[in-house]
Amino acid sequence: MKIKNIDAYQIYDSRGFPTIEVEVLLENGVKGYGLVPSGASTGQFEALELRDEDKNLFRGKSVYKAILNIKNEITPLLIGESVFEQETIDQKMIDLDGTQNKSRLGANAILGVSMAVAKAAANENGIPLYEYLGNGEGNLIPLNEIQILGGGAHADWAIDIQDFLVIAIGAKTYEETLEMTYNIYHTAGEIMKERGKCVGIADEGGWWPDYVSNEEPFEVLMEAIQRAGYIPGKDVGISLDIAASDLYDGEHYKFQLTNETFTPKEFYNLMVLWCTEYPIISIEDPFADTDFESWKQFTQELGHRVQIIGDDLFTTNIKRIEQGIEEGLANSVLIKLNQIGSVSETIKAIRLTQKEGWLPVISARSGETEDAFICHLAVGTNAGQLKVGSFARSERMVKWNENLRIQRSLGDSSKFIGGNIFQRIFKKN
Ligand code: 2PG
Ligand code: MG
Repeated sequence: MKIKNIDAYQIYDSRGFPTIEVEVLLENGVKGYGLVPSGASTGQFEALELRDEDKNLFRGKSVYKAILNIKNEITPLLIGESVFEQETIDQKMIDLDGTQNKSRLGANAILGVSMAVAKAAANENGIPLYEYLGNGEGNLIPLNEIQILGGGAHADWAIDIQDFLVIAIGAKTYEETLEMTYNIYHTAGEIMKERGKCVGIADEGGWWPDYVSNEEPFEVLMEAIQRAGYIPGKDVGISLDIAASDLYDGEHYKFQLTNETFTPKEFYNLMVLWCTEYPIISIEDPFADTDFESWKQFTQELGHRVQIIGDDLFTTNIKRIEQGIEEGLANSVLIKLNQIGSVSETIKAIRLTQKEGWLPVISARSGETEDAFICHLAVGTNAGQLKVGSFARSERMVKWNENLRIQRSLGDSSKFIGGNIFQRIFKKN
């Protein structure tokens, strides 16, 4: 079935910032929509999100240029294309853009169209998106990585570490991961309020803390896990996103909260110490995206028992992932559609990660929409893990809920392996 028309317009994300929605219309009237997310702690190697940068228009954040690029350049290129040729369509847009980082047309423009094409194709076939994206091979309901406290760029630097999360590694079912997280999230909030340490809710729905050190969150997290009735390290693992590129000035790592400065070696030792003192099952971006030495050594030292995820390090970019695999920089890759800017490239990045025996973690952005595309991507590719922020706010909950719906639609063929996913990386080292 051919594409008849493409339309694009400005909508608003979970921070209220402008973003793009794309509608792809097929010749028989079937439609598909693409809603584009947006990051705050973006990596320097990400594809470019095109904003108008006009201070008098949405404080510089409107996306009208990207929308015009869809209308004036992408739409004429794609009218008449078969909606099922996802790779060809994505490649045509990449070629039309002509830059390395999609900066001419905007990765937000290209991704919006790419997602809308995939959805229109699934709709045209009358099948769920996960089935279309995974060629019918996806049935693994992902293990959730859920934020309890927010910090860094998502909470105006209330603490320097961006995400304190939990992973319900002991859960036997997907439903149980949600129940456990719910209990821990609310217990943590209760503890923080008792101590007068809760400011409110951060960008991704986790608690926005008022702390004097970056260690205090560990105390509340450990207490919350236990008070909620679970054993840290057995039922529930701690997961961190350090987002360390934001802390690095090219020579030193810095904590604003405590006014501390670390050499790369000192920061390395701190990361190892935390992974020794606390039941940390997963850590993301413990070092800056240029500090390869630290990444490599850390993976050698802890890769047999900690999931080490590259986010800003890889930016869902196949070349960077290949380099990371060659040099042994991590053992997992955070996967974000808008870091690379098209559905086909994202799926290629997932497949490469899996082929090499690493784990892909499908992730939302801090600026999200009411769309649940990433759940279908996670199940379709059997990725096994999903990170969406916290257990509050509908742009987050829509994802946790969508997994329940997908599980229901898969029926008996759905699978959940929970924390056993980590055996795939731990047994090898
Ligand atoms: C991250 C994401 C999501 P942002 O760093 O992993 O938590 O944040 O979308 O702001 O890059
Ligand atoms: Mg990150």
